Amino acid sequence: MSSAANLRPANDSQVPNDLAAWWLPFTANRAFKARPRLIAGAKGMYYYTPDGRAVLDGAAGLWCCNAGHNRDEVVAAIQAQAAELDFAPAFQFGHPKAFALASRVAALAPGDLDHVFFTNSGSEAVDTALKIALAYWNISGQGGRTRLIGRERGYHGVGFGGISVGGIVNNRKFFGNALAGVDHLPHTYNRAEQAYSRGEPEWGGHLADALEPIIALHDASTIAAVIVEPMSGSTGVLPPPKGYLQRLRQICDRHGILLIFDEVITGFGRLGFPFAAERYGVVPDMITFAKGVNSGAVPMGGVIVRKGIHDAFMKGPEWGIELFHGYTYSAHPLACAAGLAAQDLYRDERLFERARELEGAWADAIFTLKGAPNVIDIRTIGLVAAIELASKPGAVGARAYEAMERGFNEFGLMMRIAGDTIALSPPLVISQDEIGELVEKMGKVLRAIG
Ligand code: PXG
Repeated sequence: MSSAANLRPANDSQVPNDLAAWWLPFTANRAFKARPRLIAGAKGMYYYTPDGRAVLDGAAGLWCCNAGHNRDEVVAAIQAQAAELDFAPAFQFGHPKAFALASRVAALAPGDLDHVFFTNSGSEAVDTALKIALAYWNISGQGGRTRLIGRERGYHGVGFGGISVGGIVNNRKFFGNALAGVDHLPHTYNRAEQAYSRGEPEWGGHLADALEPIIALHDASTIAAVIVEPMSGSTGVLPPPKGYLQRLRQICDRHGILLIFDEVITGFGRLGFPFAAERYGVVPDMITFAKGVNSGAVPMGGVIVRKGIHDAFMKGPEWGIELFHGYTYSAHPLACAAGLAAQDLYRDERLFERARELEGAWADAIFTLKGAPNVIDIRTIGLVAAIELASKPGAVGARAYEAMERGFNEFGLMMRIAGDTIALSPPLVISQDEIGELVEKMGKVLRAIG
């Protein structure tokens, strides 16, 4: 690229609204650019297109805007922070709101999950948790514990650590061998046994026992950590079977293996509790979070770490760095300011409790879609629902794609899709009327696509 012929002058007069340059993530780019779905504004439960059409947000953006969109309090906090302190380094320095937000997040977590390491995304949170696990064993005289165990159909972001422990074939197969020394638990979905279950399925708790032969194969002394989403979100909403997470905790305890809950989706109220760990009465050794921490307003993620793990690092000379890891934008002031404002909203409006109180009505409403064309399963938990559609022969994903496209363009409803599963996860401020509106629109979409 250094030859003179390649040095084009900068072009300040690009065509406005040209869609060519941006390569969209996890998107069918050619279809998108042929028929763009543009979003220009948002308020509360709605998105607005550039021509002012309202679209009900059935997905909290991407599972993140738990307090609803453009809340005045969050907007004001970000504006004030930008004027007061744009950026402060987090390496060897700190700003007050980072400490305040860490305290707030730690206070929401159960047990002795007392320390918070900030990142800028869920993917970074996962890679950070995996690295802390490996480093913990390294400094604790058990450096042989290097293996990581994930689960089929797990999503842990797109870093090399995350795709290695993740269990989504398309997220892995194009990218080489990723991390070595990783094994996977079986996923927990079985339609024959679980179809149309509300909440935690009765069947499948025993699948946690599949960890035992994996441990027997590798030996516990080589295993650092197990990582699972308490509820798998991205692969189509797979609530944990009854007893499953508790059994996983028991087995990890028996073998001295760390347990990481990836709560990037389930954190901050999605399942009616601050964290799913509390819903299930299980204290993991680390919790990863992102998205809802500041209601999606500024990129942010992090890891909550148990006291014993954190304290194990606090050794050596006082002036010495304890963990060689971090990001330029860790605990960015704008993200922290948004986080404090969002946490205030969650507390003052009792939004986590609200999700718990709405869970039954939400499930009742969603289950009225049973019997709609092509629906083969419905799953609900917290303020989450999955509607699984039969795939068109030879075109897995095409039917749900049409639902997503026509939902947005014709019916004023935003949803997420995974294969032929539609995932719904509205902001936690959704009203009963808006639940009715969402389900009515969803029914129209299902009937329209046939
Ligand atoms: N862990 C979990 C459990 C997630 O759900 C990540 C890690 C990665 O977070 P970042 O911030 O790096 O994207 C996620 C992200 C979907 C969807 O449609 C889900 C996610 C992201 C985009 C779409 O289900 N989850």
